[in-house]
Amino acid sequence: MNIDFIGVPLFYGCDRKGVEKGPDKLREKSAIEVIRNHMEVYDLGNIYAPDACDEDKFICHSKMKYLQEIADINTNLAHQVYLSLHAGNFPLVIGGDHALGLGSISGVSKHFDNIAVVWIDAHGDINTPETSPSGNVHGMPLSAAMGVGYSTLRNLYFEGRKVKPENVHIIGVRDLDEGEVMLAKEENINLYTMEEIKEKGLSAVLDKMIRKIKGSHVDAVHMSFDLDAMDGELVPGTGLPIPDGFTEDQVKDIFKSLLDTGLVSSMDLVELNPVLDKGDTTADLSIELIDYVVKTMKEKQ
Ligand code: DIR
Ligand code: MN
Ligand code: MN
Ligand code: MN
Repeated sequence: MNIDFIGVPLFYGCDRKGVEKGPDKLREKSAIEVIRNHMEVYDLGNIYAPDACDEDKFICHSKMKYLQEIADINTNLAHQVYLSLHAGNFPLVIGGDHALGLGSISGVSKHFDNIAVVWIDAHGDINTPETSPSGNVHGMPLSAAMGVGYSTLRNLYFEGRKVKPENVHIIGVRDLDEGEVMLAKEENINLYTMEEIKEKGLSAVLDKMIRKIKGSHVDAVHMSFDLDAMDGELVPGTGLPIPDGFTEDQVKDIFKSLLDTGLVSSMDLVELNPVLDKGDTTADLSIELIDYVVKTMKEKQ
């Protein structure tokens, strides 16, 4: 198996510039060479992101910014991810903001029959236009993937839901909006909050999650990692750093437990904003985590 490195220079989902520079920043920091130390890698370049006019951001929908641009970029991403999997490769999708998670999941879902999604994030990203406090689509991709929310997003790439809510696992959450709390309950999503992790310990919580995933008879697991899952102090180069998050070792433990199942088909690493970063702290950490994931995958082969 080879790694396909796919950049998504997207900031429309968070409406805060800088995050679109994430993929090229990691290339400058030798991400491709770091991966190649362990496995063959193809840099498939960046998905095309058209320019959009600031004043026109609500032109398609009054409660979702840049809806058409995000849908177009995500549709192309979905197809690229699908082609990568079809070729027997591992798509490693680099953001860009987390709105791209919908494109990744859609591509993975087209290739496999029944998938699980593990969303590693301080946030739930299960808002809808009605519950969103911001209108930012990076707070909505996971609900859309489950078939909840606005039709353009729900029916991205192909019609209908991409993942069953019971196969959605959100870990590291500590900043949910009111509507998200309600939806998580209604849809029976698996939430592993930071509160629970503090109380029971990460390894107990991981055991529970892995047991559930293995018992759910999915044929693939998509891992979507938002850097803001980590403790805010460790990731200055992300749009919305939140305190009391994961340490670097904890994130590696999460990756390792998931990779050990042999089910992980694909991964996102999102919300790296090099403009906000302090002396490349967050970019260097991202490189370290990519190195760890690929090294661990290679050991498993
Ligand atoms: C918030 C922030 N829940 C929203 N979401 C973020 O705008 O929907 N997700 N930052 O990563
Ligand atoms: Mn997110
Ligand atoms: Mn499918
Ligand atoms: Mn987040």
